[in-house]
Amino acid sequence: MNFKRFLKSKFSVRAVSIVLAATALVTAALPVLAADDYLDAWDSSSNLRIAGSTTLYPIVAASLGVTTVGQVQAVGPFQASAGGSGCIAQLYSGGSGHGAYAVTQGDANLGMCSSNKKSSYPDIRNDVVARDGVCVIIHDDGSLSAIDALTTTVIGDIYEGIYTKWSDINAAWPATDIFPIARIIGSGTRDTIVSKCAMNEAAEEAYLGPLYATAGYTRKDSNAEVVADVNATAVGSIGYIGVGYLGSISGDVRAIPVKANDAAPAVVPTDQNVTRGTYAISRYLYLVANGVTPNLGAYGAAFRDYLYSDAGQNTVKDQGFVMVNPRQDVDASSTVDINDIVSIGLSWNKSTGQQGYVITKDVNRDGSIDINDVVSVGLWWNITYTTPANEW
Ligand SMILES: [Ca+2]
Ligand SMILES: [Ca+2]
Repeated sequence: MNFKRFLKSKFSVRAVSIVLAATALVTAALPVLAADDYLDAWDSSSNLRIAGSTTLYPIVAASLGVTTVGQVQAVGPFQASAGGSGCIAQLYSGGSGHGAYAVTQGDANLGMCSSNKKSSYPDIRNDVVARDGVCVIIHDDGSLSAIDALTTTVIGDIYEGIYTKWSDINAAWPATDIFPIARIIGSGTRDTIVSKCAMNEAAEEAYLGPLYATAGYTRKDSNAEVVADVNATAVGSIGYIGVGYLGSISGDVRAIPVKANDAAPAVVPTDQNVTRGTYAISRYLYLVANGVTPNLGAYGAAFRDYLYSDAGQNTVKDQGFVMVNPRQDVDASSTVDINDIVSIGLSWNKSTGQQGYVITKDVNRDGSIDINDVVSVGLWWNITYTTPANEW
């Protein structure tokens, strides 16, 4: 099989991700990746090539107007913006490891990573373009209603096979089998479970390998597949997905509140809890670039800036993820408090186009500064957060 075509196939992207994450001997394990072999050569003066995380994929795809993996298009809101005029988009998924690898190889302008891949790829630089919370979902037909929360440690232990029935975790819970649905190795979402839930990767692989072989099952390539499979497989199955996919769960699937430890409160994944970090499996979503020999092309920096813009952050929210900085913090002080209300008051009742209208005070961006903006601030009252540093 032609290697270009091999790489474009779904199987190969999974295989590449597994290889990348499983071994440092990438070049030994893969055929040599000359730029022309990897994918069709591309012209960075007119094209913007991005590859990586399936979690970030919908944000970037919506911004670029791309509807199919690898599709070449030039019709998204980014292209309609001043910095994106004339840009042709090429977007590939394949997981966070794939994205980090692609930029270090010079095979993409930008990578999408849903975890910090710098320990494996020290040459990359991270810019945080969104926040996310990894949500733990279970298939519950009502018989598992007693399951009210899970600690991060227990979540990791489930994937290591330490608990195989729900009653193993809590004797008061039903003795229903737990079927753990996992993402492919190299997935940034899986990395987040490793780091935030102390999941031992080797133990997880040792447990899931035989289990999946027996069940005729495989690791999942994407958040969407996890949602579908938790719904489709047995009651008691469990999976993990980005908060942006919570809106797509239905039927007998529900998210479980998470506790940082036994003594901690059970916290639900909301925008507020993700932003202030009280939701224990919160994380950043990164747009990454090669820091050593940057190959941003004509559009890489402009696209990063676009994602930070009002329009770009609207897309982040529209796709179900969490903005980097909450608009409720009108004065950008890192705390939502009375000063933000005062700031709104100074432009009270001003509408778009009027003198005194300031868009940052129009918290809900509906064109007028009024009571609805104050109400929005109230929903985030007293929340303090940290703005991540950018690296390129
Ligand atoms: Ca403030
Ligand atoms: Ca408003």
